[in-house]
Amino acid sequence: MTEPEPLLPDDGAGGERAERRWATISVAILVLLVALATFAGLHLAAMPQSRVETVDPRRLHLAGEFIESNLGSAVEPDGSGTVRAIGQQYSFTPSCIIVPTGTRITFRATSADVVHGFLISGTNVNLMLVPGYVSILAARFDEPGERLMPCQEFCSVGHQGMWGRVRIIDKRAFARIAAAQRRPSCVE
Ligand SMILES: [Cu+2]
Repeated sequence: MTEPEPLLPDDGAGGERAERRWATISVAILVLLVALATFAGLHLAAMPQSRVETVDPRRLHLAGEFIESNLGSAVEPDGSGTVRAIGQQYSFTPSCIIVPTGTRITFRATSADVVHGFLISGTNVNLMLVPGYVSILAARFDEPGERLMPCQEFCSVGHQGMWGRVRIIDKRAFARIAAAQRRPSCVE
């Protein structure tokens, strides 16, 4: 242990030294905080969300989950439903989605080209389809009926023509369709 410095030394030089030291420490703390804020900001901006699913947008049609024959509605072993869809300039595949009432539905969708929107009117289903990422959202529909599904992200000149439909039908009627078709949709 060294002798503590007197607060007010006789010649004044020790006081000046202490002041300079504390000035240096406070500037160092400021620099450290700015560095931490900068790192956190850049790091968060550069990293995707921790539980994100990615997919190669150039190979969607060739293999994997989003191959055309796997798009549409699927019935899972636990009785819930999964709807897989793709947005591309300027349509959705499938362009008409069919889902049962009163069932938990997980939407899994992505884009084959640019950013599109996936919105089911009158519901809280509203996703952004970003190429390279799988957008996932669970929903449940209690009222049967037909809903519009417009692309709500401007995606270039054909954007205003990019519409899909969602047909919500009775659970039992859906079960009959699902028994006959592997990936039901209402595309005619
Ligand atoms: Cu679009």
